[in-house]
Amino acid sequence: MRQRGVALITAVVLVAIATVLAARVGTDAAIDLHRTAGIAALNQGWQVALGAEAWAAQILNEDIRDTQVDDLSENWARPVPPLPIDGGSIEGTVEDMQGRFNLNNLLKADGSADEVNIARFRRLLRLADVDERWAGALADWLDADTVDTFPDGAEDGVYIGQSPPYRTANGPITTTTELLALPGFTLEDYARVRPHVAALPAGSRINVCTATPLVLAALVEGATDFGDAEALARNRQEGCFPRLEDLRATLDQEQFTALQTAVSENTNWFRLVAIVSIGTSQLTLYSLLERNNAGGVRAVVRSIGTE
Ligand SMILES: [Ca+2]
Ligand SMILES: [Ca+2]
Repeated sequence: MRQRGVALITAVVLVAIATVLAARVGTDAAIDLHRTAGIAALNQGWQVALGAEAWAAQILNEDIRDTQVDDLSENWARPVPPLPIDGGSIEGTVEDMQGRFNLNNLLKADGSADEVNIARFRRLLRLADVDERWAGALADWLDADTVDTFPDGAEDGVYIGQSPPYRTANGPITTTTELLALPGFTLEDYARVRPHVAALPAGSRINVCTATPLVLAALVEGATDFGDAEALARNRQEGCFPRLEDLRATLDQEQFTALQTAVSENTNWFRLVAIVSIGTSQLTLYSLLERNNAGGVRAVVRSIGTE
């Protein structure tokens, strides 16, 4: 009688273990299948995104043969609506990164503070409704030394006091998201300045044909007003607006001479944003593209998911 009881309990336990194992194997198999499908979709998406990048490079290469000017009426500036691909779709845009303020331009080529560009960035922050003291803090973040040399500056002393502690970059930035490393610079601040800033090699000029209204207005104190986003878009349907000549007409000679080395009507730095959707997976590729003056295009930085 006792032996039969033990046998029964053993049988019950074995069935329970078998059930758990079966359920586990079934779940693992489902997860594996899902994971494999996800990896396959991402691999395929990556290849498609690289294809889009090659296509963008070709359009930019063809563009340079047509005109010397780069403006928003040109082929590269037209967004590509969602196009069907195997199992999904792809869409993309090419942006002119020289229509934005290059944060690395807060320093001159010799590494010292560029006061004119710091003043421009202060104006840009003010126009974007963000505290202008971040201009000084960012200049300290970029410059090689660890001495607070700017009004509103901040060096290691401030960052080591953070939790967790970290140090200043003390070098050029490669992504505008580094603004978020400044203690107190919020996501709301970032959302306000994000469309107007870029992280390019220092020395790049601002293309007035594509510059955002805030970037244009920040160029010279109180002297340039070419309208809001709507007015600019209307005036840019046919080509470059404003032309450098328009700026010359608006400014006095001294102001224009000071501005001349900071602006252009053409661009070397673009960014492709390609969004690939396959099944339930989505991949966004950000490719920073450099076009040289002969029309050659190369991807300098690629990132997935975040810019
Ligand atoms: Ca062009
Ligand atoms: Ca520094």
